[in-house]
Amino acid sequence: MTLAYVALGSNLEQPDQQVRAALAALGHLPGSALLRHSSLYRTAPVGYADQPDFINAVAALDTQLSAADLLEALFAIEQRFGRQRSFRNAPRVLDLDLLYYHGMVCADEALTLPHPRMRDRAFVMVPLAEIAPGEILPGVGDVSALAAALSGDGIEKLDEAG
Ligand code: PH2
Ligand code: MG
Ligand code: MG
Repeated sequence: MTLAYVALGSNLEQPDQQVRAALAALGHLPGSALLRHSSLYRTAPVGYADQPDFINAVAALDTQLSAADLLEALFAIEQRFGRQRSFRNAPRVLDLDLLYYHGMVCADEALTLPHPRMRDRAFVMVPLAEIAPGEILPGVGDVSALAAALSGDGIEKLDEAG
């Protein structure tokens, strides 16, 4: 079994419901278990600003799937949730990004690991630090320290009812 971290994001069609439903879907992936997940966070859009706020979270999976098969399974969940691809950083019903797959470092056409932009994004690093405090990830660095440095960047933790 292999530890993987997956980032979840949504800013269309009741994003909090989308993220909660996607967490459940991750728990049903073949040969995989959802180990834990972060709180949900409301986050200001990064990259393309003229769109609604996002709901973001990060999940830890234990999986028998290869990185390539896991990536394909994540795309299949996005499709099932009605993801449309228009332009880069466009609003979306569901985005599932494979952040990290047990120490794997690669940069090929289909997959770059760890995720190339994760260390600069509060909406990834702050929820990740909630479920992996003190971890030093190869190719990323000290998760808690990076999250602390970014924590002011337009991100708000939602309460349980949120
Ligand atoms: N995803 C992006 C681009 N910008 N901003 C926020 N706040 N949350 C996201 O998930 C996000 C984003 C590209 O995937
Ligand atoms: Mg993304
Ligand atoms: Mg994506």
